[in-house]
Amino acid sequence: MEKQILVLHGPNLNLLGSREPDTYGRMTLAEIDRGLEEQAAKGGFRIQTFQSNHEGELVDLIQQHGPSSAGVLINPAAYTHTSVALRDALLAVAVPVVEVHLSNIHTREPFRHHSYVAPVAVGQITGFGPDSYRLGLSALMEHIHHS
Ligand code: CA2
Repeated sequence: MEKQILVLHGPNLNLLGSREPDTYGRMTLAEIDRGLEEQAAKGGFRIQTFQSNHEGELVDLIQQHGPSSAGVLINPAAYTHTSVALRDALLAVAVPVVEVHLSNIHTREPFRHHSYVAPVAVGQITGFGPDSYRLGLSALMEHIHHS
């Protein structure tokens, strides 16, 4: 049976493609998800994608779908920099996590330089626009294959 990867997008990412194109690009979230779905299928995985503007809902989704997944690809958006709850949920689910960001969080405002998620992730890909998701999924699939 195909293995599943859980893809999570944090707050405000539903606005992708409609505002702040200079920072976040012109692709919509639906377009990003479609690309990930095709990429995952080629690698022998299926994906389940969710976007939420609510911290507790993201925790619920990790608890609900994490245990049946082989890995989690997550752009925690602003919760990257604030959420111990999200980090604890990812740690508790005990499957490999890859953190991705469209923008390079390390070249932006100092408050974006710290990630609560990074220490519980296999790795972080940041700054490649929508390609961050593609690179992140590729890294996660490789990691799962080899572990
Ligand atoms: O670069 C990223 O992917 C971020 O995770 C995006 C977050 C930001 O808080 C992180 O520091 C870095 C913000 C997502 C907001 O998304 C929007 C998309 C279009 C228009 C407005 C906001």
